[in-house]
Amino acid sequence: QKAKIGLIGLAVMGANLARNLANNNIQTLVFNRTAAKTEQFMRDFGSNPCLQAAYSMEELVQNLERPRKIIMMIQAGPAVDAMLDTLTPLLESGDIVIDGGNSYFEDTRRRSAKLAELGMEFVGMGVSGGEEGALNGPSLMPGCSRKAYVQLEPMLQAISAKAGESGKEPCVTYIGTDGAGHYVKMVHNGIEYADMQLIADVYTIMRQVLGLEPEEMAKVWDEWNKGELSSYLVEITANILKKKDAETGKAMVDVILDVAKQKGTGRWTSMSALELGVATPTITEAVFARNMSVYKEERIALEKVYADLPEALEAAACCRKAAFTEEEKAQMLEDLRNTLYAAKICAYAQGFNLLGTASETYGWDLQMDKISKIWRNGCIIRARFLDDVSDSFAKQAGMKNLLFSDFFAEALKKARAGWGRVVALAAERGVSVVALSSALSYFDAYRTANGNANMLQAQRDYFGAHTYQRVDKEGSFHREWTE
Ligand code: NBP
Repeated sequence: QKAKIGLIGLAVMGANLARNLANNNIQTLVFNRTAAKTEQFMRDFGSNPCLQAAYSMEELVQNLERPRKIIMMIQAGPAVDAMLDTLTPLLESGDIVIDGGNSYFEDTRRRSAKLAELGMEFVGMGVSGGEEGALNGPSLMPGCSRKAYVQLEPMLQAISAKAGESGKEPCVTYIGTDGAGHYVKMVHNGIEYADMQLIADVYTIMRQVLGLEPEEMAKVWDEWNKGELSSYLVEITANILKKKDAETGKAMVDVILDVAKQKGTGRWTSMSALELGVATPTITEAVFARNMSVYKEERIALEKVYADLPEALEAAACCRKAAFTEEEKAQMLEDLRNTLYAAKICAYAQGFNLLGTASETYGWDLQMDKISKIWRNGCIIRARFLDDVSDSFAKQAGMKNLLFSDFFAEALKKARAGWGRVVALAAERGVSVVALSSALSYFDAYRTANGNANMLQAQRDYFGAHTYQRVDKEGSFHREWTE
């Protein structure tokens, strides 16, 4: 029996995606470079009649329905090019190759063009939700021709996560041509960096300023998860704070070293933003925060160098004595809740702004309402809030930035005073909250008609005769500043 789809790469993501396909009654033919892994996979899961194995590329290609559909779940980078070099001579015009890995979108654009020359379809597909998503339903972001998408749609809809009131809306949509899918997945990850750092900032204030214990914090996060902040990341934050270390009995968060790793998609998002001239400070600060976390030794040494700063002493004293009344604490927690929501709106506003500019630059015609809809389940940033994001983009067509949304403007207005108090308090106590404060600066800068770039232009004209524009007439001017 010829299979409906071939799948190459049986590491954790590929194995789970193959099982997901088979669980949806899609006949799947798997292949892995190292045959032992294929054998193990078939021993573990081969009882599912929808799974079959190939032990050579030729065997794979010969046993697929035509036009062939092959999904690669292999390491991003040179492995994908090597695989395409081996695969394409065995394929025919009209066959479809899908790269479901975290490939860089420029690589995907290049590969799409190459396969198009051969008359084949290349699909760069963002797959979100980690290994659990791959098995039970990921959010899928395919970038390809409409023709290829139509052929894949039923299959992708079957294996994707489902969302919406009915619980039946598939978390997949046509994203755009060539690198669009991988780009959208990349920005999704950039937003994820920001979302995580915002939560970490709030946690820092709860811990270092309010002096709350992990269990007390967990209750607050559980409560917040019932309202507008309801999301996967808030849910797991509450769960993390409840967890104890088996060895020491301490809270898990207190035994985990404060050094963060990264795989690069946040950095790619920030690099693209710089390249395209888009302001994404909160996403980029979240990447910088991970970079900063790596300077562990220096941080230990510098804490000693600056230990006699009044702010440092005050932060420590306040933690020791829990210097706030219950009423003050309740007010601050309310401020924090509104702050987190407002800052989150700003982080998403930045991500969507970047998508908008990329869409124009690369000719993708990205549909923000649809993209926010497919992030509602199956991926790490899934959240109730995305329903409102999607509604806002659908209602206010052509909206330049999420800050123009009538719905979110209300939330931002409501949050602004408390947001200022939160960031000011953190600054007073010497506690770094880069994501919360950069989001606040973003909001304040964006809603200010007259900023301070007049001073920059004056300086540029002064030292480099770069000219300036005037507020009162058209044209380009230069002043002899030292006359
Ligand atoms: P890895 O990224 O660890 O890749 C391992 C797989 O790539 C194995 O099947 C390996 O075959 C194969 N491979 C390599 Br390495 N070089 C190859 C080559 N030259 N030719 C053929 N196959 C080659 O696997 P993963 O963690 O399952 O991730 C797969 C993709 O999905 C990656 O792009 C990843 O970034 C992306 N992704 C991962 C996650 C996640 O949570 N892990 C989430 C979303 C997306 P072998 O067995 O012969 O070595």
